[in-house]
Amino acid sequence: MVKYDIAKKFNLSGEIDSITPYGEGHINDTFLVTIKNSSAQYILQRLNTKIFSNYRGLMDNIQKVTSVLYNIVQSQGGDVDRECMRLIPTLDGKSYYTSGSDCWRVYLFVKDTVVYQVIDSPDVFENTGEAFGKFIARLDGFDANTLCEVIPNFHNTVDRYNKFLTAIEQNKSNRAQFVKEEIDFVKKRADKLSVIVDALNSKQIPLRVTHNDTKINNVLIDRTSGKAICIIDLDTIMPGSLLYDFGDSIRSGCNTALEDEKDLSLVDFDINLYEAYCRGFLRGIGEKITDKELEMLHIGAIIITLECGIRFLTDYLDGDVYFKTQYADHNLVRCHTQFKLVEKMESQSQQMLAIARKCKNNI
Ligand code: ADP
Ligand code: GN1
Ligand code: MG
Repeated sequence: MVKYDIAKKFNLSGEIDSITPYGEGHINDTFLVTIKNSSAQYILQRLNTKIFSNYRGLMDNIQKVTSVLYNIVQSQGGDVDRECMRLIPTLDGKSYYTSGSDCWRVYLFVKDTVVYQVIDSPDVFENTGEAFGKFIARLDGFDANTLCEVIPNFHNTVDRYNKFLTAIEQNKSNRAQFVKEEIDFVKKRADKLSVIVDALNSKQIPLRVTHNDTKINNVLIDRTSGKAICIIDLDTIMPGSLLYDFGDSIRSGCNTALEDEKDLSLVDFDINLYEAYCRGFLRGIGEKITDKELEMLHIGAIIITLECGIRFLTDYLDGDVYFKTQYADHNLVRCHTQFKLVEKMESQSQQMLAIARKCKNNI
């Protein structure tokens, strides 16, 4: 079925004018839909059902979470069309449409916003931190058990490490011999990989409802005010740790270059941006963060960056079957930027901890 026919299955406000590819996500196929003689616009997405095989559970999670967020934004007098994701139902009232093995959904397009691939303003990053902090605080009362685990072990870094070892052994792409240094980089850090998983299992930190994919291009920034108004890409909302959510924004936002920058001399960890995000995040989450979580924020940033590098390297070894790639070594290039950031953060971890404490005290 062509996209046009798929889009017509949804309750759009008029006749479709155009459907064009949109955004820079690594997972789903995203399109902007415009309507004839109208300013209405929508986001049409084909979910990656190879990755999200439990798309029914995923859409059920999104429906639950978006309706809770809608009520909160409304009760706080916010603009529900811009500050929360609004699913558009199909003509027969469902939240998605399936055609063969494909699953499609439509959201209202949030207008007059930008997404950043690289952060160039501490203010914007502070606003982003505040939005993600608020997001977790708003979902604090939400029972994590009512959500399904969309991708089991998504941020279980121990499991990620085991999958990485399997990928080396299987060497499906016949590339393992060319990435010995990268493999050693990970193996040297193997004993640190379980720190968050252990803290969750021993209940030193709470299991919460978290976003799990908080990279900077998953938040819409108001074009005029620079405020982070809407958190998007809700596919991986499920029980998790706040440390990963905090960490993934740091991984993506404190990088002075793109995630796939080939010139590693341009890749650095910007500690001033770290401070800006910390300030915003801690203001947004308020009293909901525990002392132990606060003391582990920097660890969250290091571990998720390492995890992300491991995932890119694993996919490189597996033959590029998970992340969208544009050229042969794309996943390896991404892995290199992540490992460089890991080193940079490791060498500044004590400053990172001191910044988190200072920001908390200054709220
Ligand atoms: P992926 O899972 O592939 O990353 P996303 O849901 O993040 O897909 O969407 C990809 C991009 O599309 C986003 O980075 C953003 O630029 C844009 N986008 C997605 N949803 C909306 C929306 N409701 N309004 C405006 N832009 C959106
Ligand atoms: C993917 O969907 P997107 O592009 O926002 C991935 C994240 C990675 C990220 C790395 C479901 O995020 O986990 O951290 O790429 N999403 C999924 O850029 O695997
Ligand atoms: Mg995304």
